[in-house]
Amino acid sequence: MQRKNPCTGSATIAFLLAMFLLIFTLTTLYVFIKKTWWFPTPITVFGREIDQQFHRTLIITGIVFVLSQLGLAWIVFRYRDRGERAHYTEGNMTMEVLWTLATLVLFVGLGFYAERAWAEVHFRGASPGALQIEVTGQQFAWNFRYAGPDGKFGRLDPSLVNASGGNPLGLDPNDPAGKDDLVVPVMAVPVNREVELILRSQDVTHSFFVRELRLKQDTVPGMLIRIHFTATQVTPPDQPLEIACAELCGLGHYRMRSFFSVMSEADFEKWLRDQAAANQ
Ligand SMILES: [Cu+2]
Repeated sequence: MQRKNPCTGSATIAFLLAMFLLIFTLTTLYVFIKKTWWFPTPITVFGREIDQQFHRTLIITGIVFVLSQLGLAWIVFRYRDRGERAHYTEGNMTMEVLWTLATLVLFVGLGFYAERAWAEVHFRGASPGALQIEVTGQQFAWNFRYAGPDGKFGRLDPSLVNASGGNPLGLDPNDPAGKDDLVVPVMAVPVNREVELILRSQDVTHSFFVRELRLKQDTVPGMLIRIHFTATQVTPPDQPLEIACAELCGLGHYRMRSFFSVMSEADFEKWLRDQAAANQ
């Protein structure tokens, strides 16, 4: 005689798990649609392109996320424990091939879409008339050097580096090209003019990061790394943008930051003159 299985299973656990998945998915969806924690508005054309790419990726992966979580919730409830013997399944080869191919097409497709924006900053150099600013990271500060009226950066000599003595970059006083170089702890750029940053490091790897530019680039000892951007929006005088170090670079990493303003051309020229006068 066959013994009757005393266990008929329970819908409670399956129901709770399915509800959890449903609430979790809807909450995630709400946070993203409401943009509860979001980035500041970009101030460059490149930044807007990056955001478009981000949204494209987010929408595609968001649809996949919602469908797969809801599917999971449904399967958890539909195939709950009913006190029966579980069936063994080998899976479905066609489905495996299909979703692997779909993932491949999506990823490669998104990569092709993004290639232009990426190449614009990383492969194409700045145009010849761009304003050059040399950015030096060191534990735990940023310094910005402007070439001055002669448009030429003076020679640097590492043996002359003396931050407390007012020469944080080691400018060689005997090089005439360096006489008018301006070294300041904050950065300013003119609006609607291309700026080329030449990134250096004096000690370890740091990372130059400005959220509003959507730019993040490591500074590496022994290398000059160039990136460029054109800011299209003046920043309010009392609200400069934060430049953060985005690379864990030592004990003082948390306080390695500076600020950066976008000004009209006239304000920028005045700022340069004021800084030069203050540095005398
Ligand atoms: Cu750093």
